[in-house]
Amino acid sequence: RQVVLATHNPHKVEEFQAIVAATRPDLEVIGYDGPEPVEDGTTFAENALIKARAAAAHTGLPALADDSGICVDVLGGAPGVFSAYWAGHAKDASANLSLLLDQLSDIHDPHRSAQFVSTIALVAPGSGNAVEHVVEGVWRGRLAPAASGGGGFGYDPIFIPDAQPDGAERTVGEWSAAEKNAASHRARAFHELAPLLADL
Ligand code: ITT
Repeated sequence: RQVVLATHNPHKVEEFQAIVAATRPDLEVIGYDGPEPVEDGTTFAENALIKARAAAAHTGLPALADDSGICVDVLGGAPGVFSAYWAGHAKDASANLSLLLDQLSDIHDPHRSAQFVSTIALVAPGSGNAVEHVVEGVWRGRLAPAASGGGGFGYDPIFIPDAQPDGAERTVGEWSAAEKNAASHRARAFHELAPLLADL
């Protein structure tokens, strides 16, 4: 059974393919290269639904979309839905994380606590109304003082999860892909979604 993943971020495609293969090997996650809708929602859930609806309408296939970001406690949850564009319009990951570290260095916050959030929408077109579900996964941790590690993408080099595979204090940039895909916000959200995919 094919499911289209409504993203233009190749890292998300890789991660979804690994996560889905581990739990639902019967599902084939395929990429989406159709028109990109305007993501003008104010929440992860709204943006995930906008992307999934557009891909389901364009392909006629069940569509998944992930809207995600990093939410820093002392910043009241920012960057949140603005994570991809935090330092400007270019989706420049290293500029985004440098700006976030600069902002934290101006604030006294010994905890530097933060969380990654992944919200996944499933839109399955049917003969009547489309079936829609939205689920969320949260991964708690804190921000490192500086970037380290070349793995993952986005803010991974500055995020230190609370629960570490070997008890060391490593950023997700220093984790293997397999370690990340077993623990991440995206894996947690997919775990919530899995029972809802039973009928696909
Ligand atoms: P699509 O909208 O096409 O899916 P995108 O990357 O623009 O791609 P979002 O709008 O959901 O997706 O933005 C998510 C941003 O949040 C992403 O660009 C990263 O900066 C950050 N982010 C989300 N998940 C992450 C992860 O697992 N590791 C590091 N950063 C992550």
